[in-house]
Amino acid sequence: MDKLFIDLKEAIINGQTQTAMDKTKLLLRKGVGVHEIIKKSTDPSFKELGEKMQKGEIAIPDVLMSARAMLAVMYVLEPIIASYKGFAKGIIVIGTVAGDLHDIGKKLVAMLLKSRGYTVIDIGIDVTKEAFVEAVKKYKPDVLAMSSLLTLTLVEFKNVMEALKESGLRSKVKVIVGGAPVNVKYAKEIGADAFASDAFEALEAVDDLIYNKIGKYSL
Ligand code: B12
Repeated sequence: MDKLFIDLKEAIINGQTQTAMDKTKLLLRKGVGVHEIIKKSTDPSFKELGEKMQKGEIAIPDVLMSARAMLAVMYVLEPIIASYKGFAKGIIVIGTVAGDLHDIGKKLVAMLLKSRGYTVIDIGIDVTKEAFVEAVKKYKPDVLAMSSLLTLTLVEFKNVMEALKESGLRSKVKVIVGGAPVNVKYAKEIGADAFASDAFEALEAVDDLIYNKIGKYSL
């Protein structure tokens, strides 16, 4: 059985979607629970990928393949997870700010959050402050996640924060920001609740925000 957990972990890391799905189904058929699969295969694969990514040992397209394999595993687990009371981890609305068309990093963050059990509503790229506010009203997310890859569009974070305040929604939603030019100082300055520099950190940070933990990514 232990080998099956390792096989699944390796399949995710190597981005082998079909193998990952097959191994997951096999584990379920053997009576293994979802939490055990996540604990022994999915989580360790995230951890290992995060370490490889930080050391620059893995290229982004490979990470995207791994993320896709992880999503496929979650697709198999989804109906079972849905039947678990209290397992739904929370709702995240994510978007790239107005003027910015970069979406690879945002998609990666969204995919990893989804594969960790979050409901993620991706509202796309070039999202205006009005559209962010509308999305918060409509979906009532636990966390609003904003991405900006351009220095020029960083100011949009501030604009959205002000728009949230003006519409009385700021206290109802936690805000996390990220993207290559973003740093802790700027995130603090605009009054965000958390900042994370990559998709793996984002997972930890969002967990902290939702479970009201003052983790290392909280501001
Ligand atoms: C691919 C790319 C493009 C593609 C985007 C395709 C797409 N579908 O996204 C295209 C060709 C369209 C493009 C266009 C432009 N680009 Co460009 N682009 C890049 C490039 C090479 C890679 C970005 C990327 O996808 N990285 C991979 C992902 C996985 O990493 P990431 O985005 O950083 O995301 C990670 C973290 O930042 C974080 N993260 C991201 N979002 C979020 C959100 C949250 C909430 C959290 C917690 C974390 C988080 O987690 C992610 C995963 O770990 C970068 C250079 C670089 N190395 O970053 C330039 C870069 C971002 N681009 C740049 C520029 C200048 C432009 C253009 C203005 C070029 C031009 N003259 O037209 C246009 C702007 C268009 C626009 N209005 O947006 C500059 C920006 C400089 C700056 N600081 O302002 C860069 C840095 C290149 C450079 N060195 O000059 N670009």
